[in-house]
Amino acid sequence: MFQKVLVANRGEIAVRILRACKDIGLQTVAVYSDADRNALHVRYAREAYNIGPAPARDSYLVIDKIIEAAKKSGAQAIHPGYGFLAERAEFAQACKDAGITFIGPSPDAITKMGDKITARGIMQKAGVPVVPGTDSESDLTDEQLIHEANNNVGYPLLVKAAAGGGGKGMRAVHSPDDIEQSIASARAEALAAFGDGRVYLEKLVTGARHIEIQILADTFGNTIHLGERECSIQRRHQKLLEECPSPFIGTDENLRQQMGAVGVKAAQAVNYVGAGTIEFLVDEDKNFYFLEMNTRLQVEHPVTEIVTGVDIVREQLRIARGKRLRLLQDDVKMNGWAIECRVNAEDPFQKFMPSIGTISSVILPTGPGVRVDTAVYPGYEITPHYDSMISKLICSGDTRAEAILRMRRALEEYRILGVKTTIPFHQQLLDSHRFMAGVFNTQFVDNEFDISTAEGENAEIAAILAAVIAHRENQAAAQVVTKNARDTSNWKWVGRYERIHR
Ligand code: MV4
Repeated sequence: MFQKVLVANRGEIAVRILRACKDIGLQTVAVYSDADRNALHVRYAREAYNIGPAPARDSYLVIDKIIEAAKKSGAQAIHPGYGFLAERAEFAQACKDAGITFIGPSPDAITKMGDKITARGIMQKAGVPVVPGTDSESDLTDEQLIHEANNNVGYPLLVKAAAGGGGKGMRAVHSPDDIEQSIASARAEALAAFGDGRVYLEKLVTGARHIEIQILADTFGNTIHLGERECSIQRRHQKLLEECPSPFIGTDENLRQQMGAVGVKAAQAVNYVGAGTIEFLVDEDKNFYFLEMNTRLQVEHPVTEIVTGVDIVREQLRIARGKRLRLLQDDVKMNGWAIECRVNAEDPFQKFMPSIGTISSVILPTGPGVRVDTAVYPGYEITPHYDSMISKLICSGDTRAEAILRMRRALEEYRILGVKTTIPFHQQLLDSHRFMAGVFNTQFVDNEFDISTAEGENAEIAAILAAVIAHRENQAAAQVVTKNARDTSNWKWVGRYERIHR
């Protein structure tokens, strides 16, 4: 059983994993590029190994150097964090070959879920609902795809890349006139991005939400879910805010239980071990469909940790050490509400353009119900080499209204000098009626939310949320807000806040 863990990542997630290691008495090793010499993860780990010069984006992808650092340091296990290394089967395999424990699923599970056509086939066989589309597990020719589109799938449909994810190599097609061209351009884009031009077809589901199920599985055959996360607040496939539970599922325990059970079934279909996430598309009628599985820890895992009280990274470590899950399905209880805002170095008033520079000064919010996962410090440089996340701000409370109020307070406390951030976006989003009512889907930010015209009557809205909390009996009042506000047909006819009181 390993005593020393190498964390093959940087930034807030490296720090998060180092903390989990220390919390159970494991020794820690960091790796870093020249650009990261002064980084927090390097200072927090007991030892650190330089693995190459800047520009460093790819230096963490150099498998050999990481294995070498593990051997030199005597680390018997490697945690990949999230990012590309975490879902590269070659890396999991290279660890295995070197006699090092990869803290994650088997290379086989990564490979199967990484190929969306294969995953779709496995899910269909396992009885997990997928969006109607092409059934064949094999690679269809253009002619076969066009035939399927016109005769079996129907329009509107989506052409999707087998190697896809994050919207790359995806084309919506609304008429048979466009199918040939759309297949060609999806293939070309997928080939350029992934070196794999295989595509498949699915019926287009409109107005859907993105809701995902957190899975934990040990090596003794115990697989459980930790409920759902709502991830529909995103812009161009970049998540901006996540919450647990989902306001759409709300008090529908039956739907929650059903989606959780299907999530468990999906993970079991590939003999999954470790922490993973099943992504679902959920339509307005509450039909849900398997989208893909993320075979790694996710950025938004903290909201689940807060609501379930389970330290997901600690469970990952325990599972990899050959221990049993500390809780079974009946022990999982969801308490309260948590929301995560991704604070990025981007200018929300300039189409979220990256904001490069040095964070000269930073004051992080704290206090009851506030958690900040970050690796920044005064003097931290935001470069184009790494992603633009500054921190994850996670706020929680007994109800959604309380979590929102706390988030408003924390965003106000937050001070960053030197770069533009997405904080103003989050403030306006939290003030919007649609967000407060919990009535939004994956199109909301891209198509219906405009930061430059968003109204922000902070004081009034805060007072209303406070009133909701004051009047609530357990969660009842907050649920009434959500329930009544879901009917948006008469929004033009009532006063802005009237509908919240009704
Ligand atoms: C879909 C869909 C509608 N219908 N599939 C986008 C990324 C990829 N992971 C799957 N995606 C979608 N697949 C069908 N059949 C809509 C999306 C989608 C989406 C999904 C999750 C989160 C945000 C999204 C934004 C736009 C489109």
